[in-house]
Order: sequence, then structure tokens, then C-alpha cells
Amino acid sequence: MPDHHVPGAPAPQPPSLEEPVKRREPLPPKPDQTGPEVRTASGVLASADQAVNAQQGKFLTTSVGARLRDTDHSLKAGDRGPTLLQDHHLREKITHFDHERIPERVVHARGAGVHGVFTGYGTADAITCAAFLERDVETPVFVRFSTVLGSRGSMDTARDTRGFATKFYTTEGNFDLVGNNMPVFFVQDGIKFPDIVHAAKPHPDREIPQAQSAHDTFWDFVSLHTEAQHHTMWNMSDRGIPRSYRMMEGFGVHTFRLVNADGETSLVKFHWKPKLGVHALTWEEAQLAGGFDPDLHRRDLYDAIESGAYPEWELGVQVFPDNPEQMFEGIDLLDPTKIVPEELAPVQPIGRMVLNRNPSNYFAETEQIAFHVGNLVRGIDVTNDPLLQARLFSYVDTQLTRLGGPNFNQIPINRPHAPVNDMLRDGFHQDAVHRGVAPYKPNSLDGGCPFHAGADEHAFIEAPVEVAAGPKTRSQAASFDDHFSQVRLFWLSMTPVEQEHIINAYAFELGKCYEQVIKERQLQCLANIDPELCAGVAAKLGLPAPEATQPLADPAPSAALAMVGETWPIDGRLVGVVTCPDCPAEEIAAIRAAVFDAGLVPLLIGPTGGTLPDGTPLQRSFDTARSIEFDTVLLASGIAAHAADPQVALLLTEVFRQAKAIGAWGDGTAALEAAGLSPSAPGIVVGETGAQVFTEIAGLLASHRVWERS
Ligand code: HDE
Repeated sequence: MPDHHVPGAPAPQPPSLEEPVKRREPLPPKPDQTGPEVRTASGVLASADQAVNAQQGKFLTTSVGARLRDTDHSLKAGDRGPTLLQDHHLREKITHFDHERIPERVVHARGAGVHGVFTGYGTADAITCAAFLERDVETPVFVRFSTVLGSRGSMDTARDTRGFATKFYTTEGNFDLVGNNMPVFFVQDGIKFPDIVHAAKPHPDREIPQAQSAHDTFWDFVSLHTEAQHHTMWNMSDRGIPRSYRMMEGFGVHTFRLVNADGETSLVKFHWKPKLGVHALTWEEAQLAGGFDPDLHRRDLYDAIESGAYPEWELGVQVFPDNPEQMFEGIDLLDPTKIVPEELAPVQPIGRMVLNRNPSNYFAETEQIAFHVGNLVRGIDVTNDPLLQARLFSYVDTQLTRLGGPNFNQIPINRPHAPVNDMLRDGFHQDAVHRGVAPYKPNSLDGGCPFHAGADEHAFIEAPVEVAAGPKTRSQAASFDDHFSQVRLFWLSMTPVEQEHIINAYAFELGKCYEQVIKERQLQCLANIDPELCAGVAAKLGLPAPEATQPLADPAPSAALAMVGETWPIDGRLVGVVTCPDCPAEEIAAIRAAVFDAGLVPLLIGPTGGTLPDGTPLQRSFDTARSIEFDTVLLASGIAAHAADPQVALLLTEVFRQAKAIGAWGDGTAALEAAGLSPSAPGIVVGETGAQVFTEIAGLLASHRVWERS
């Protein structure tokens, strides 16, 4: 016996009589105790190198590291005999496979996530003490973009709202900004969320249609529950079919409460502003992509990052005084179906986000990330918005089923970059190896650890705002009752081409409904928004346009809502170059170099796959190229022999119809003629050399489309 102590002391040190209050690090384990060596879930010693989380070693092994000789044949009684139950490798392999899937998200199931970094500008110091917003503080982030309605395998380009959820791994804990690409929501109160989602998801009997709102149950609900009309019009606008995740705004939707170092509060709405501007697909592109490239948006995001065209956003806030009414210029800040036009409250930039790393494993990162609107940091708090309040409950709850238990924040992608000492214990998939015996407070056995943090020790602040007393009630403020004036504001803020797209979208979606009465009911809603809108949709449906049943509001349009009319950077845009073995090699090399140098990506399209005679690889053949993936198409000199190829004509007519620029030099113009396109049409650039044509095309791309053609 090395010493004579009596075994069984519960802790490494005898406890004090009084509760310990002196701050100290957690106690070490008892001398006889040691946890397992710290290893990752993949059996490798933990280190700063991310590779340790990946599987290791040259040999195929079982999940507990035994090397395997053969994984191609099960263990049988003779080579024609039955499989033996003792084949533990077969059983492990099949059993694990049988359980590879987890429930997909009940909404936002389809998504794409990437890593990046956020840098604070320090411009928010006066309104919040959040450390990550301080000047030049860099914070790692993971952003997941998503559609709402479709299943995990659905198409990226369905007409839908897009999720825009950002996890900031700050030094004060994780802050999740779980927003959308539209600033308003369908319902004002979280208790209606299951209703709108049940209405918008596929019909429960036949489970169709997938990933879209063009069906009876959606329009049944939104035409009856008219507070949904505002969000519905955003969905019918071009915002519902983004060109790219890189070209979307993001919105926190709700009003949040910020708290500064002096405890003063202000109300804010969060906005993400994309460096590349806000751009959409055409409806034709969106539908074609559903078949030709259902992964268009995730491919675009990953490819842009891989090619070094890092997507960027500025985070900004609209700031409002925290008055007891929580109103601003007559707009109820707690009503998530309302915006505050930027002309009334400008968006003030507070930081910049650059997305610069793709995930290495979709499941581990994008699928297992768990966002929660309650993941707040010091200086950022919630308001009483009744939609936000329900979300505070929902986001933890849903992970219990989806991620299989209460320890989902220990999954690597969810782990904070701040020390955790939460006294939460055990449960399925517990990954931490806790020490100590006293996961309770107050304790003396663990030396009193962990301790409460003081106000000067970065403790989270619940702003001590007044809560107005009142009777318990299932009702809402009268200011929530206006369901139409801001929908009209949005409609009046659109340019004519955007208005035309909105009319077409309503007509398409309602045209897909079976029930006449639902179309009529929605037309009545449109009449209460705008007579021209209503008449336009009614004409396409072949129905009479009803009169408004209430006076139309007279809001001032907000130019900030329109997507057309400015020019933007064009980094990462895709340039299709139609070429063939007869094209002069030096010209193809020159145009590729010019496109790359401008920060865009050239994709060479040839009559077949393979390479050009000088070995330059072709990325697409006439069979595999389709209009949707190119922002512009160039016709190289030398393609005359292929000018009449029907696939080239199809490509050009689609690109032309989609109002995208087309360029041609030398005898490349023969393909224009064969496709019946006039070289003098708007947005068609013809020139002597590829470089000359490309320079002009780049200018056109900055406006996204050749609008006069649409
Ligand atoms: Fe969500 N929402 N939501 N939502 N939401 C989820 O959480 C919910 C709402 C949003 O990429 C779920 O982890 C309720 C508004 C995004 O992982 C779930 C209500 C906004 C994502 C949930 C809302 C959002 C979600 C499903 C009404 C924009 C994807 C899986 C009270 C501001 C996050 C999950 C990701 C996901 C509930 C309303 C955005 C079930 C109850 C408003 C971007 O918890």
C-alpha cells in the first residue's frame, strides 16, 4: 500500500464547510482517476489539425480499429453456403448502413453550407457590447443556405423562400442569426407556423407537388389567412428564384434588442447585403435547372469558393429607438409581416463576411449543424415578436429528434469556440468526459466550480425591459391587422419588368390550382393590393377581375426593394465559349485567359467531349451544355462548320430568351444567323477579336441581364 488513506473520498480535496466563493479553475481529477486519452470520434489524438477528425491509416478496419482482410465477401459455410451469423464484420457494416440516415429538417431540409470569416467594423459599439462586432475582430462563421419546402433531395431552384442561417463562433459563445432572403414572414404568431407549413408542403394524400407552392392547399391558406399576402408576394417576385446564394440579401426578419456597455438598449433589424447584388433566374431558367441541374445553387456556391471568387456580404442594421410602443413611423416593429423601408431607416454597415472554405463532409457539417435563435451573445437580446418567441422554443426541441438526443451542441460543427462549463450531463451521444462529482450549484465538493459571471465578466445580459401588465389573452395588437398596405408598397416599388414577372408567377401558381374558388379568393386578395396586378393575373387565368373590398393604401414606393437598375461586380460568373477543333488555338487560349483574369470562369463547349487539338480540355459538349448554367455565351471564330448544329441553336435561342448577353467574333456570327438571331439585337456583341467582345460583354454582365430584351 503506497499510502494509508481510506478509499472512497468523493473528491480530490476535502470540501470546506462553507460554500467556496473564491474563483478557481476546476479541480483536477482524483489521483487514481484518468479519463480515456483524449481522442476524436475517429480514434485519433486531438490536435489543432482538422485532419484528426477524418479517418486515418492505410488499412480498412472495423469501427474499433481491427484491420480487415476482405470486405467483398460475407463469411459463408462453403462458397455456395449460407452466411454465418458469426460474421461480425458483415453485421457491423450492414447495421451501420441501415442507420446512416437521420430525419431531415422539418423545414429547410435542402441546404448548402460553407465556412467563412466575419470581421467587425466597430461601428456598432454605441449600440451593442457584443465583442464580435468590435473593430477588426475576426470571427469564424458557418453559413447554411436552404430552400424551405422541398425534401433534402429536391431541386435548388424551386420558387420558394431561401434560408440564410449564420453561426458566429464568437469568443463569448455562439451567436446564430437564423434568417431568410426575405424580410417578412407568412404568419405573425409562431402558433400558426405548423399551419402555413402544412399548407405549403406537398398534399398529404399523394405527396405532390414537391418543393413548391403552386398547389391548392398553399393558396387555400394564404387567401384565407391574409397576413400571409406580403410574404407571398415576395415569393412570387424574382426574389423567389435567386440566381445564386451569393446574390441574395439576408434578413433577420424580427426586430432584435441590442444592449450597449452602459446597458442602454435599441431595437434593430439585421440585413445582409451581398457584394454581388441581388439577382434572380428567369422562370424558364429555374424550371429548366430543376431537370438539368437540380444542384445549381450548391454547385455555384462551392465552385465559386473553389475558384477563389469568395462570396461577400456586409452585415448592417436598421436602428430604432427602444420606446415602450416599439413602433417606428407607424410601423409595428413586433409584427414580422412588416418591413421598415430603407428610405425611412437606412441600413448601417457593422461588419463584413467572406465565405472562403467549403465543407469537407456534407453530413458532418451541413446536415448536423443545429441553429437556434436562442444562441445569443452578450449585447444581443430578443423582443416580444410572437413569431420569434415561438422560435425560441422550437429550435432546441427539433434537434432532439433530428440529432438524436440532447448533446447536439457537442457535435464538432456546433461546438462553440468559447470555454463550456454547463453542468448538463449524460444523455445519448455524450462526447465530453466530465470531471468532478458536483454538477450542481451550489456545491462545495467541486470547489464551488463553475461560478456565475459578473457583469464585468462578459455575462449575457437579459435587458431589464418593462413588460406591460395585462390579462392573459389569445389576441394581438390592432396594429397587426393591416395585411395589405405593405404588399401594395412592395408592388409599387417594383420596376415594370419585375411587375410583369410577378403577374406571371401568380398566374402560373394559381393556374396550377384545381379549385376555381381558391383562384377567385386569391384574386380578391390581389384586388385589395392593386387593380392592375389583379387584372393582369385574372386575364391569364381567364377569370373576371374583382373590385377591391377595402380602400387601397397610398404608400411611398421604396426603391431599395427593386432588383433592377444598378450595376454590380461580376466575380465568379460563368462564361460559355462555343468552340471546336477548327478554332485557332491561340484565340481560345487568349479568351480563356481574359475571362480568368477578370475573375470569371470560362467553360469551353465543343462538339464532343475531350480536348481541343492542343490538349486544352473541353468542359462541356454540345449535348451536355444547357443555357441555365451560363451567364453569357461567346461564339468563337472558327465554328462555322458547326454553326447549324441544332444543339448550338437551342443553346443560343434559350440564352437569348433569358435576356443574357451573347458575343461572337470572326465567323462565330454564323451560329447567330443559323439560330435566327440578329447581330444587332440588344445585348448581342459582335467584334473582330475575342478580347474586344469580352470587354463589352463584361460591361453588360454588370447589369445582370439585358433588360431591354426581356
Ligand atoms: Fe425556422 N425552423 N421556424 N424560421 N428556420 C427551422 O429548425 C420555426 C422562421 C429558418 O439551415 C427548424 O433546425 C418555427 C422564420 C431557417 O439549419 C425548426 C417558426 C425564419 C432554418 C424551425 C419558424 C426562419 C429554419 C427546422 C415560427 C426567418 C434553417 C430544422 C415560429 C427569420 C436553419 C431546424 C438551418 C429551421 C422552426 C419561423 C428561418 C423546426 C416554429 C421567421 C433559415 O426548428
